[in-house]
Amino acid sequence: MEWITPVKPGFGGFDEPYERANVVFVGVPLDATSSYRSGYRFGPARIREASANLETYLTSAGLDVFERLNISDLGDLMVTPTDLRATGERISRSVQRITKDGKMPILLGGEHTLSYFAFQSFKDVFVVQLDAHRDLRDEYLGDKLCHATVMRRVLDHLPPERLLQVGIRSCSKEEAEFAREARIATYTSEQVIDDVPRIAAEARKLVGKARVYLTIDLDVLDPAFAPGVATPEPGGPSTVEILRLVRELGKLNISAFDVVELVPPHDDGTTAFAAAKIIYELLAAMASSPK
Ligand SMILES: [Mn+2]
Repeated sequence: MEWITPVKPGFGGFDEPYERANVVFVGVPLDATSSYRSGYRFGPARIREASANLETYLTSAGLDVFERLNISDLGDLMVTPTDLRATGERISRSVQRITKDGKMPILLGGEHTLSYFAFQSFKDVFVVQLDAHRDLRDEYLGDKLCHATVMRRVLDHLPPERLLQVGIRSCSKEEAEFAREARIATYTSEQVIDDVPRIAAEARKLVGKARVYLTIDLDVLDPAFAPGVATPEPGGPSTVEILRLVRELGKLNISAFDVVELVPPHDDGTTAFAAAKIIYELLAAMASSPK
C-alpha cells in the first residue's frame, strides 16, 4: 500500500522481508526470574520505539545503516510465563534457524537469562559480556538458572578462557574467587572509564578473529545514563564511553548479539534510547568493517 506510506513496526521503523535480510531482529520479552524490579516484558517494544526516533545515518561511521544492511524484524518471540525451559528452547531454535539461513540474529531483551539459550546455538564462540555484574553465581535464591547465574551456566558449556567480562564493578566474594581461579579475562568499570581506546584495542587483540557472541547488559552504563534497568549499579561508564567502546567491538567477528535488562516501568526513555543508539553504533561498525 504505497499510497499510505506506512511506518513499519520493526527496528528503526523499517522492515525488509526475511528472505532478503542479512540482519534479523527478534524481541524476547522474557520477564521471569527478576529478584527485584520487573517489567522486562515491555523492553523490546520500547527499544523499537526509541530506534524509530533516532537517525539511521551515523555521524561516527559516515553511513546510513539501512543503506548498507538489509534489516528484518520478526517481532517478539512467544514467552511462556511459567516455563523458562519452553521459552528457552524457542529462543535457541529461532537463533539457530536465523544463523543457519546465513543471517545475523540480534535479540532485544528481556532479561539476561535469554543469553544462555541464544549462546547455545553457537559452537566455538568467544563470549564478550558488557555488564556491571559478573553473573557468575552458581545459584541465586535457589535458582540455578536466572539473571544472576546466567554466565555461570554459559561456562557449563564454554571454556573460561573464551569469556571476556567488561565494565564489571559488582559481584559476590564467591564470584570473585571463582573468576580469579578460572582466570576470567576482566576489565573493570574504572579501567574502561580511564582509557576506552586502550581497553577496546586490548579486547580486540584478545578475541582476535574468533566468532563472537556479544551480550550487552544495559546496567553496564552508570544509572545516571541508564536508570531503567533491573539492578542499577552506581559507578559505571557514561553513554559516550560505551558508544566509543562498542564502535570498536563492532569490528570483531560478531555472530550474534543481544541487548538486555531494560525495565521500562523504571525508565524515562533515557535507557531505551541508549539501547537503540548502542545497536545503531554496532550495526554501523559492522557495516563499515570487512569480515
Ligand atoms: Mn548486570
